[in-house]
Amino acid sequence: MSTALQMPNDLDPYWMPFTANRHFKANPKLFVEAEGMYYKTQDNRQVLDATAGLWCCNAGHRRRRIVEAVQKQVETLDYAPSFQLGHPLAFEFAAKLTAMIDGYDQVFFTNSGSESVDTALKIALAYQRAIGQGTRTRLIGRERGYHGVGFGGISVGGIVNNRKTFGPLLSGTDHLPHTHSLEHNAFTRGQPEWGAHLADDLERLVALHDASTIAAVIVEPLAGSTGVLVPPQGYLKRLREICDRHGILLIFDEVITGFGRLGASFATEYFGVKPDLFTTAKGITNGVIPMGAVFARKGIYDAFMDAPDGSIELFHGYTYSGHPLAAAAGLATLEVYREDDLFQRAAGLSPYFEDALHSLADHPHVIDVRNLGMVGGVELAPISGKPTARAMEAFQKCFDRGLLIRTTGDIIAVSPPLIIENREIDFIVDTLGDVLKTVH
Ligand code: PXG
Repeated sequence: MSTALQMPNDLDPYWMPFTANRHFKANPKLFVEAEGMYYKTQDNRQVLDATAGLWCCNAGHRRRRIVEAVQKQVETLDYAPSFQLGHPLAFEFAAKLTAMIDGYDQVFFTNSGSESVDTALKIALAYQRAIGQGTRTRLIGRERGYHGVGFGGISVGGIVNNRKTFGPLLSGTDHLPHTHSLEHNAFTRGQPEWGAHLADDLERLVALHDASTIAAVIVEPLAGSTGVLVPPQGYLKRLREICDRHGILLIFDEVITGFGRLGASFATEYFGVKPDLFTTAKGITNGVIPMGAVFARKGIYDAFMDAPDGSIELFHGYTYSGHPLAAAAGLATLEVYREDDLFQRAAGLSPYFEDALHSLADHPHVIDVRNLGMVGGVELAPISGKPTARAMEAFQKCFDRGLLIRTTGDIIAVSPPLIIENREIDFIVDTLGDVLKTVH
């Protein structure tokens, strides 16, 4: 491969997503290649990917089997219409996905996590109506929840900057409190003991709005984007019980937790709590081709199937639902996960990962370390009057030393590909540890 790597002449036309555009364009960071655990930058430096891209490349980069499957597919069938027509791989992939977990008989294909969330919310509303519960239109999310950037997702999401600029959002939403508490749970390894009672707030919302107005509750089983918020022991089970008591559907947003991140296929398997619907994206194709899928529990689909014969049962879908290249990438991705036994591998790695991360506990500025599976969070005390500045400095310094981390607020998130080796975990923690000694 050529190492004569070029900068584009003009960075201005690309309005970059969730990016400080002016800062970036004054100080660009471009990746031009990737392999396994590493990116290569435009100035020919290796950077260890401690974030699996954006939480999506769970099997590491440029896996031959996936690359070849996509190449073969694009040479065979580049696109097929998704409405009233199909192609074999989408059906094959749906069957392989539903076989991964008991009790979920259908998947609905989307192209991203945001679309998966909007799809799940819409299925929940339509399902309630289909079973004669059409007054149930309210959607409950959670503070500090991230459910992508569609209007549904930001409405049930709980991040002020994602909401405040975009008008009144969806009407008829409400929010549970988040579960993060440094006071009670700082430096917990795995799931904290304190906080299951926070699920009881759903009873308060039921008392306020009446259950007959509530269609669904959506939560991330482990909240990634807002800083690795690990669910307290018993919390998700309690949410499930309250939902059951009141005929409310429970949706897990597994866009980050799906496909091995916690050391199990899905968080629902890891926690032993079964939502009615769960969303996925990212790791479904190892990030190679955009795709998402919403899994529906047995019976949800059936509730739609007594519509008159020949009529469309659900007025929803995307031009690219089940796209041939995505389905091919997804099938190959599942083979890689299975052949490398990556979910089991993640479970096996996580104690080492946990110990390594917690060795940062006594480093400067660290006010919490938390972890579950192959996700870690290191929370820093913010610089007074300059929130996010300390974590951004750590991000830049890690990058300069060949390590890619994610930051959100003053929290550092680490979520490496599941192929990582112990010595690479050491590199992450050693580099981060050194950097923490030098940041302001
Ligand atoms: N739900 C969850 C739980 C997510 O984490 C989405 C939905 C939206 O997915 P799309 O594919 O529409 O972006 C996400 C996305 C970060 C980070 O660093 C997290 C995401 C995306 C980008 C960055 O925390 N999560």
